[in-house]
Amino acid sequence: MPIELPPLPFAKDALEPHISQRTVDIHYEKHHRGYVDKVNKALKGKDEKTDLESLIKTANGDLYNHAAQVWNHTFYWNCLNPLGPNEPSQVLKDALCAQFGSVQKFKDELAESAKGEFGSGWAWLVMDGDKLRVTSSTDAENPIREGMWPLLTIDVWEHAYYLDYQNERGKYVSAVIEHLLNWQFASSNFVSQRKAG
Ligand code: MN3
Repeated sequence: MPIELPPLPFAKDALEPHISQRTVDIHYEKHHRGYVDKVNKALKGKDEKTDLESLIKTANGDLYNHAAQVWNHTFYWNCLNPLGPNEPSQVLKDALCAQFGSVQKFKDELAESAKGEFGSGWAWLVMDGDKLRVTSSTDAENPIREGMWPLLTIDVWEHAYYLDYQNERGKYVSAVIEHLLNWQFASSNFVSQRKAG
């Protein structure tokens, strides 16, 4: 079974003015779709497991990179929601306050992580065992490979923001954190992961 490109969970102009329709269009249609095509090309004729989580845990080289990028982008789109509640659910809020001191301190740490990642990569809020943690990863790397489970991510590859913010990654990161984070998605990831873990 080939990997399929999941539909975007919002209209391409839904993130404006923070992320333009043009950025979403190119990011989804060229980058995300490109990773899907590359995974399927690499899998052709091979007797490999085709679910992305297995590939992220066990594949190496280009197949790992492309599979992780498919997963990361699908997850990233779900982490963005301009119309949702602008704060975490009470249960996630309590956990963030316990771990980071306050929701604002968590946001500051996520922003620092996103801005500080050298080159292309991702900033993450993850469950590491029963602890919340902010972490960043380089290129395609996905925390699932390290045994952690993502709750939120921000894509900090230049293609995610360059058309809208040029070199000002910090402005893009702040706009995402203040206006676009899908707290409903993060909260439901938190609840299901706590049940699983
Ligand atoms: Mn990207």
